[in-house]
Amino acid sequence: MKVFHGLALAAATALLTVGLAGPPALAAAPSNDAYGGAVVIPAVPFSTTIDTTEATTDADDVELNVCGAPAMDASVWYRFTATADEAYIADVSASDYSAGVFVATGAPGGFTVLECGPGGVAWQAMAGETYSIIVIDDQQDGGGNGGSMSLVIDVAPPPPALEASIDPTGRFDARTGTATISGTLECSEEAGAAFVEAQLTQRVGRLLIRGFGFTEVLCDGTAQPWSMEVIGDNGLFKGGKAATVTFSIACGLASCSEYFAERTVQLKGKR
Ligand SMILES: [Ca+2]
Repeated sequence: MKVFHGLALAAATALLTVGLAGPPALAAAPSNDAYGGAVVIPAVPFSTTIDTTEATTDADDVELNVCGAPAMDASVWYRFTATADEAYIADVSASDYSAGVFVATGAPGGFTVLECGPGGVAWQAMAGETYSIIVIDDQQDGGGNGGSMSLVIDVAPPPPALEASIDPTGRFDARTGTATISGTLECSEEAGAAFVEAQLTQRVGRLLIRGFGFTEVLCDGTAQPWSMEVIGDNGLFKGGKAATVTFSIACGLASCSEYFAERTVQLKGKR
């Protein structure tokens, strides 16, 4: 089931519109108030700002709301046919009210909601497929009906590139048999949280001791240190050579990058 939660859209403030003229004297409902009047988006990037204070809600909005949006007020409709298999973003975060976005395929009575959320969404499109993009007032700001709605539709930015390293020396605790390994992770841009997952294996006598570790790393465009404890699943780690396999991942708006690194780490006692 879809959940109505937001993305951290990087361009959130880029198109902030402030100081628009005061309330319009008598605004009519926008022509794209309902499904049948959807504005066709000819190409991306596409951006528009319209007054949605007279936009209404109807049964189609009710059908769309499989996401638990608090309200589906002042909905306006757009239609976009993708020309390539590509990820797109629909960003309404520069609107002057609490706007949310739904992306769906199909028609009234048979909608399939792909994505939904406050502020904006990213979705993976297929060439030739037509998508309805619906902007709503979710009332998370507490009242009113619509306002100045700003919508940007564009190709989603690529996921951040990753670089990771593993320090050549780790530590082990002779009492608990726990190993601690560390390194750095660098993302090419801000991407929120990335994580490092490592498998550590070490031959101890006739046994191959194996353990898994996990840690989150801030993806902020700079090299960040990471460190994790690894507990052997089938025995205690000892001093000496250990082989690690490290795998890290970082996500952009619509997709994730992966990076694979492997090296041998020398485990040294810490007490
Ligand atoms: Ca409407």
